[in-house]
Amino acid sequence: MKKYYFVLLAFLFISGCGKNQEVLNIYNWADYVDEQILRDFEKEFNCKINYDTFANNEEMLAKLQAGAAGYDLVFPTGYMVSMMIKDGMLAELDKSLLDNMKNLDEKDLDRNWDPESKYSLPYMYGFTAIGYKSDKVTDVVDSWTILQNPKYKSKIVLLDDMNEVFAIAFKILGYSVNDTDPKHLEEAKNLLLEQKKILKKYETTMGKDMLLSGDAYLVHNWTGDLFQVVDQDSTIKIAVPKEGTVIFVDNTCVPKTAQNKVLAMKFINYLMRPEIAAKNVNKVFYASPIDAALPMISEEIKNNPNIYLTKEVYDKSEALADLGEYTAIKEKAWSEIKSK
Ligand code: SPD
Repeated sequence: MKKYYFVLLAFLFISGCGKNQEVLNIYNWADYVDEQILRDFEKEFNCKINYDTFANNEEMLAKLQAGAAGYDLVFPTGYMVSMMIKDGMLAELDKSLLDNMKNLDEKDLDRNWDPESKYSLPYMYGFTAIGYKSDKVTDVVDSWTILQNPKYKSKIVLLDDMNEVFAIAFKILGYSVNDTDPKHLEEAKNLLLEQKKILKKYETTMGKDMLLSGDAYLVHNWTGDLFQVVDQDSTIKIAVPKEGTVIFVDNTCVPKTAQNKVLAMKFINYLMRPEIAAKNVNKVFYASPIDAALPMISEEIKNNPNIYLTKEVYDKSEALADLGEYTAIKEKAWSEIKSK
């Protein structure tokens, strides 16, 4: 009898907890968090996390613009934060709930996309590079032009990401990745149409796996994602093209339509704990703006110039900018390329 009483009590306790449990809906890039962090947060804050992923900023924006109202936390890149602020899509962050902001260095705050850090805080940063199979690619990989080499026909994968792909063409042509001259855009479009003849596909999330399986020999991707497969195949190498590359900062933001803004703040605050930030870096291989995490990050990672950016790469690289109305012109050229 005692046993049944105990089982009943346990059932009431569990179902009661379930009812009171808050839900946090996160929309982030794929392969961009240590899942254990999510489980630990659920335990500590007695909540449930629903986790959804996107492949590029534009996909995330389109989904939110189409009315997806369920997300409490999103992770846009700097230029996209600027676009979302202009569109009135982001809620102001409640700094009274963010005491771990003290762990952020001043240089990481008040960036040009959000001058007073009202709507966004930096999550992680990194840059784009080329991952390649050194046993299959017989040429030196030190320039974006390797992606135009017909010798590697159908073994090349580029990110499914408009700005990142145009950046390759602009860098080869000697222009800024944020160029807004329609004549240059036409040149870049033609270069990319020509390149498409030897392209296997535009693919973001699976690009690194295609490198691992040998379906691709040259993969344009962000370095953290590439590092996620380097450990599994010593023939995979990473090269940063000499023309320079795209550097990025992804940010934590709360959409205005979020249902659970307070829990979102608690999660942002949690991500800024040094031990949590370090756990994340050790798992996903992107750099963290939380300097206090550094002692807990493996030596191999923090001394790796393809994860923690060197001044040399930084100086010749650029962050993507919000191009304002020109974005629509670029999008038209991108859809022409995609549809060919
Ligand atoms: N797998 C996580 C990748 C995050 C990349 N974000 C950067 C976007 C810059 N255009």
